[in-house]
Amino acid sequence: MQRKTKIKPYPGPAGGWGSLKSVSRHMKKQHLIPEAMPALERQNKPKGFACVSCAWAKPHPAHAAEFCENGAKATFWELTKNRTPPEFFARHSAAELRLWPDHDLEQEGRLTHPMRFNHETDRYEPVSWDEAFAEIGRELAEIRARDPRRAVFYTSGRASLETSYMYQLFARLYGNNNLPDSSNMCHESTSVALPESIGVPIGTVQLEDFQETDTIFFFGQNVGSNSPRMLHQLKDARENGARIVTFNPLRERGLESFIDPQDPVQMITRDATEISQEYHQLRAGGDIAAITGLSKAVFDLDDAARAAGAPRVLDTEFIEQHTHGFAAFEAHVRATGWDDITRECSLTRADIESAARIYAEGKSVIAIYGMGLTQHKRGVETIQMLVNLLLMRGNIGKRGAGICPVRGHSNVQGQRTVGITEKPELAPMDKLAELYGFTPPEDEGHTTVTACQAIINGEVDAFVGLGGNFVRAIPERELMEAHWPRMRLTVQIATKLNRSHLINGQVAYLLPCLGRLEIDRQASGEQVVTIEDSTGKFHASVPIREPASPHLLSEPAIVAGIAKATLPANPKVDWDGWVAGYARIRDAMGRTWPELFTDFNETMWTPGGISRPIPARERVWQTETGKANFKLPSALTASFDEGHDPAVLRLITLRSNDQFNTTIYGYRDRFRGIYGTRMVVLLCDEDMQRLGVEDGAIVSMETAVDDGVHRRMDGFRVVRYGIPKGCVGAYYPEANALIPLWQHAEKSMVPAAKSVPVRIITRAMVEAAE
Ligand SMILES: Nc1nc2c(c(=O)[nH]1)N[C@H]1C(S)=C(S)[C@@H](COP(=O)(O)OP(=O)(O)OC[C@H]3O[C@@H](n4cnc5c(=O)[nH]c(N)nc54)[C@H](O)[C@@H]3O)O[C@H]1N2
Ligand SMILES: Nc1nc2c(c(=O)[nH]1)N[C@H]1C(S)=C(S)[C@@H](COP(=O)(O)OP(=O)(O)OC[C@H]3O[C@@H](n4cnc5c(=O)[nH]c(N)nc54)[C@H](O)[C@@H]3O)O[C@H]1N2
Ligand SMILES: [Mo]
Repeated sequence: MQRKTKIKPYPGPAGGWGSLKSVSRHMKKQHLIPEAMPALERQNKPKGFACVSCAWAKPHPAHAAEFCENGAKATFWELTKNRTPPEFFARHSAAELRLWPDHDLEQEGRLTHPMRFNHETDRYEPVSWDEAFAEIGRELAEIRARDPRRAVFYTSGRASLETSYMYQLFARLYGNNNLPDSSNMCHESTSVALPESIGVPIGTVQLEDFQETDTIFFFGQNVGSNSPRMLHQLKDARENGARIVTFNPLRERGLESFIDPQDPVQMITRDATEISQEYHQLRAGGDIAAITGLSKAVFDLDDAARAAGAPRVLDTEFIEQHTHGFAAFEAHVRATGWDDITRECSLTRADIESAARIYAEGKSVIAIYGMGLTQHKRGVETIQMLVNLLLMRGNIGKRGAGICPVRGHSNVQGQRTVGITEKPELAPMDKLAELYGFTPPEDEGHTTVTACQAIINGEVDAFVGLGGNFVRAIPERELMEAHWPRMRLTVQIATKLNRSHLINGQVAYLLPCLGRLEIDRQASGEQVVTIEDSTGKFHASVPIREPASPHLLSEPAIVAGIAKATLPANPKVDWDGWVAGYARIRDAMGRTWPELFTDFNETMWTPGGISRPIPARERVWQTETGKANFKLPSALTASFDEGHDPAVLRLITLRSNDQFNTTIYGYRDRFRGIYGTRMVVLLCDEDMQRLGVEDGAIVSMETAVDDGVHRRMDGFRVVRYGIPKGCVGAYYPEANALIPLWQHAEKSMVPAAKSVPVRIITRAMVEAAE
């Protein structure tokens, strides 16, 4: 399909009429007019379904429409009338489909039949579930007999708590902890940083805190596109007089202004709510420096207050009673010079001091962050710096204050809660051993990055993907696609066709499952599932639609089918009983974690969700020191040191407003004014002049590392954009081929997707070189 490329800045706010228009466009695109609206009414409501888009909290009482533009797109994308049946696969070979863009593959619609890949015809062919399970089980059992560590069990963050519980148990009964999940590319930096700092792996902020906060600091999270329902809380906070300060290299629309589509007055008057009062466009990877600067300015304010005999700016009582490591932190910050700080973050001292005054005036401050902090070499340390800043004024464990990581996938946090982790020490191994009568594996399992390395090294024989689009989401695309087919077995459990299904092991299956919105009938009747939102609340999710095809199985049924065919029978693991009624899986979860899931079959219906304990919220610090810890960063930059070559730029990989991860809904990044193409590179005026490139020119990008691998991509259209000097932007997943696998967060192994060192190659440069 020919699309017209258009670059035209968008003057409108987030939300507003633009968002209503977009919702209606996507409803039509999936041929859904009559049935879509009742579906949306049940989105994120008690007795309704939990949106399959982001993980943001589901308030009670809910808004009349508790969905956003992008949540609606996600719902329509799953409810689509389009189908990808066996006849489709008979018509198209894998070689042909590999040439299709991500958008076109998924736009074909829902998968309808279990399929087995035939390498001779280069096509998928339908197969029965029994045959599929039998062969997968046989293959997995053979690998297990040789070495159970040679199989990898990946999860994308959408599967329910019930499915995830079964899946982690299956991997451990199989004999490994190879349970990488999308979190390994996402908020794993949070899961490593926060336990060390404050003794919990999740955020401490709940929805009610937005009612009481007077100050919000936003770092590297694009609320307007990626968690738009949070705009309601931000708008409420603004109307209560709260101030918002943002640190982001790009001016993201949702962080600037918002019109609530549910507010008729605002819609008619078009009188948008201003979101950020201060907006600091720092350099990518500059957050450790910026937060060090903020802390330094807070010390200065405190010094001045002390000198004037005014009340202290530091919460000395809190620091004394509740924290550890303050003196070292203070010494470190005071010893760091302003020149180094401003050079690293490319903000001025005056800007930082202005933000610091707002911070110091705030009585209860919330700090919100996303991938702009987690996806860097020092992602973990950046988050810990942010916690340090909060601790200086006792902003954790206080109403209206706290740390708020915004999780990605709708149940990614919950999957970690029920044991999807490669780290054996984080799983309840003793309980699993006792309940299921086996010896759980003790070896550390694969993260996403180490799984990729092991696949490249030829150390993996089987990959099972419970959802997701692994090959597309990871770094190092070319090497990975080249090595992937050497695996003996690849199994993909999915709702829609994507590129990861077209690069296959010697034996390969594509197993279609029910989506969360689809009625799931089992022996005991219709089933519900549960998820955990970004604020640590568990919710039931009730399906609303007939399945896309009668041949689909639920995810629990598929996991059980594979497990039974692979493992010797174990009378203590009742796979069939669990599939017959998911309440029994929840009972098993309750036996495994009594503190979280006792009586879960009742509590899961709590409107607004049932809270899990968050001790740091009560100022109980489950850390090694028993206190909240000030942690020092090892350097002032969060990025890799790319040397001093001015031709090397930091590439930020970005999401558009028209995608969910590798799922591309369309080509309209309205807020950034980029339409009809995703192959763009955003550059600032100064860098364009310096490099001699013009707006609209087509350029290549090359990774600027010297490791023997040549990574280059062609065909990016230059877009003049308000991005800091030395930084460029391009879309994820298109640009992933440029990310070296070894450039990941040091402590969490999250790929460093927000500052990839690259060079821009123009035609003139190529000609000059020739
Ligand atoms: N509609 C929609 N919703 C989604 C998703 C989606 O793709 N589409 N994805 C889901 C998932 S899995 C996730 S993890 C979340 C992702 O949501 P976000 O956390 O918002 O992730 P990104 O859009 O990748 O980038 C976030 C922001 O970081 C900024 N940034 C980049 N580098 C830096 C830096 O060095 N410092 C600072 N301070 N900022 C920086 C970018 O300009 C961008 O605005 O959203 C979830 N929700
Ligand atoms: N360069 C760069 N790379 C990144 C990122 C970045 O910001 N920059 N972000 C990273 C992040 S934060 C994440 S979370 C990962 C995402 O990585 P993944 O989670 O692996 O990818 P998704 O695009 O979310 O997966 C989409 C596929 O999931 C399947 N699916 C959808 N719904 C269901 C369901 O209900 N059940 C099953 N079984 N399958 C389903 C569909 O087949 C769909 O094609 O990407 C990471 N990669
Ligand atoms: Mo994510």
